[in-house]
Amino acid sequence: MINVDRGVTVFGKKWAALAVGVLGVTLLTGCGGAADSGGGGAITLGFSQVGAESGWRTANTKSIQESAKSAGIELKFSDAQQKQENQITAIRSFIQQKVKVIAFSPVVQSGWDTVLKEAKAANIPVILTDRSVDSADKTLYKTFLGSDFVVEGKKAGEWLVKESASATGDVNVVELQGSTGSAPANDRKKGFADAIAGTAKIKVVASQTGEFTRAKGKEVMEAFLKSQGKIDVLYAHNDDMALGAIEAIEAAGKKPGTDIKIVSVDAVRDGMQALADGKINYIVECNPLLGPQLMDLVKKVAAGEEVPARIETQETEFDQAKAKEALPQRQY
Ligand code: GYE
Repeated sequence: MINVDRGVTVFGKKWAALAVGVLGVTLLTGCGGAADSGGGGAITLGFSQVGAESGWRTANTKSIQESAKSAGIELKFSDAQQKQENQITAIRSFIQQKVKVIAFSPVVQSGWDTVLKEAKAANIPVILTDRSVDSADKTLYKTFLGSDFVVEGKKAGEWLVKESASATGDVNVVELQGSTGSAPANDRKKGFADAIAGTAKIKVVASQTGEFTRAKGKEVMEAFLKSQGKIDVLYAHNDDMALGAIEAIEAAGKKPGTDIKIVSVDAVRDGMQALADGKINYIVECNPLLGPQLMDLVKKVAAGEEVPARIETQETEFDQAKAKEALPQRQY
């Protein structure tokens, strides 16, 4: 792993060096530069990641790095530390370096048209992974690989509607939203709201961002516990925020999973453990292992092949019993 400027990390460098060594200078002169893989050398992929905010993200990064390696793709990896401006800088640097393909997981949904147009003008295909953008011009990217976050929010809401069937009074819900403006925060909020809309007794009494992190989830839950008279349920847009909130609930002398029911999204190992331990009640899965599918798509778009405009990830849901069963085989 070699770090170059702006936190860009180059993987598969050895592989590229080997390819150049074997193919000799003809490859370089014939194709107009080492970054151009048109002549059969390693495909160069510029990938801009959101950050390292959650267990999901760590598993996603690992999946992308490992599958690039085994696919023989030279990965230039850049961590945006949750900032859109860093992602735009990374994408521009990938364009300058003439990578073969650009992939990224957009921190927020809006504000991508300009940089996507720059990539298009440079003839570099773009793949969206994990999160989508709201650009009206769908020709600015080749495909979007990732989950349907509205469906995830809906599953969480449907669980709560069933769970509350016998409740006679109000069911007061507090919501920990993901990062403001991100597709999973927008869509998980919407899907949940749609699912509970017909059940008047379920009331979202407070909703605030916990930025998808444990620390912020804990902090906001502490504030909720102080400001709200009665909290029956916590809906967290990811496991990490639920795990932070569990600490706040316990510190307030309450039992998570019993006094306050918890439903979250992701199903990472620590979340599944808390579910198996009875501290979380239900988790909607969101699969972070997108690397192998992404590398297949990279190879296809690099070869100029057509790919489907939308590829959805297969996902399931876990209750406490299913979590106990699945935990020993959980990879992340
Ligand atoms: O749920 C959360 C992460 O975009 C699906 O981002 C991803 C979300 C995931 O920080 O844990």
